[in-house]
Amino acid sequence: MTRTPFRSVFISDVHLGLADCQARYLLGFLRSMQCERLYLVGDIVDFENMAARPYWHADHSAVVAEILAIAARGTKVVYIPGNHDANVRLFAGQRIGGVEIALAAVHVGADGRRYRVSHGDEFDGEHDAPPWLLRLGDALQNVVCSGSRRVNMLRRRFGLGYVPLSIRIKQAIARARRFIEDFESRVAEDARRAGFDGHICGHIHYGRIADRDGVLYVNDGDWVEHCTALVEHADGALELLHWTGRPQSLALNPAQDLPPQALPAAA
Ligand SMILES: [Mn+2]
Repeated sequence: MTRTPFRSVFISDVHLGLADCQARYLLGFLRSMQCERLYLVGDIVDFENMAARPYWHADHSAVVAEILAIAARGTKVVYIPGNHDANVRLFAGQRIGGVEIALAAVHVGADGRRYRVSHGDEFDGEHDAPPWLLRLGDALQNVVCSGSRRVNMLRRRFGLGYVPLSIRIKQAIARARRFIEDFESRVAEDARRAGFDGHICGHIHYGRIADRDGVLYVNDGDWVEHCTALVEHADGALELLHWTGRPQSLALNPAQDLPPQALPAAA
């Protein structure tokens, strides 16, 4: 089988140890590609959930084995822990099983662009998003729909007016949008202040490549719901892939035309 070559691959929010982890799909993706650098951008193992509801599956072991095999084949693998695997931060600076553990990293693209890479939980606002807010799409609608009936039943009982379902859905979606928008702004502003061309993160389970006034906000998504990975092509172009057994492009940010002297020396 020929593997699709990428310069770099970024994945996060895998949540091994959580029943909803899409480990099968991730295995398919990992086995379909080869890359020079693999960044694990946090929440790879969900120790937080495992402490509360112990769970593990053979596929989760297979993902760990595959990552170690990728490292053994010579790919530079960098593991940047997130909030659900925060205990791994204790090992920052160490190399375990060929995997470098770091709190954050600087990635220099093939086109010379410099990105800060971190999980992103350091950009949480004062108010954490309620967990259901992180699960957009159908899940959101289901929660709102089934909740709406009960809520309206209660409201009737207390003599309050009926709130139409459509308004409740719109309010929930507006809240989710605002949460994502605020998070992206904080990340992009921080990258701008620190002089980076962009920031690559995960955490909010919403894959995206967005140019925010010349600074790239990049989120590699998750493997609980969306099954997305961020890949860097040989020329430095970044692409967000949706994996459903074969890659499907969600977004593409072309490489930047920089004068040749700006190109970094080959690592
Ligand atoms: Mn997280």
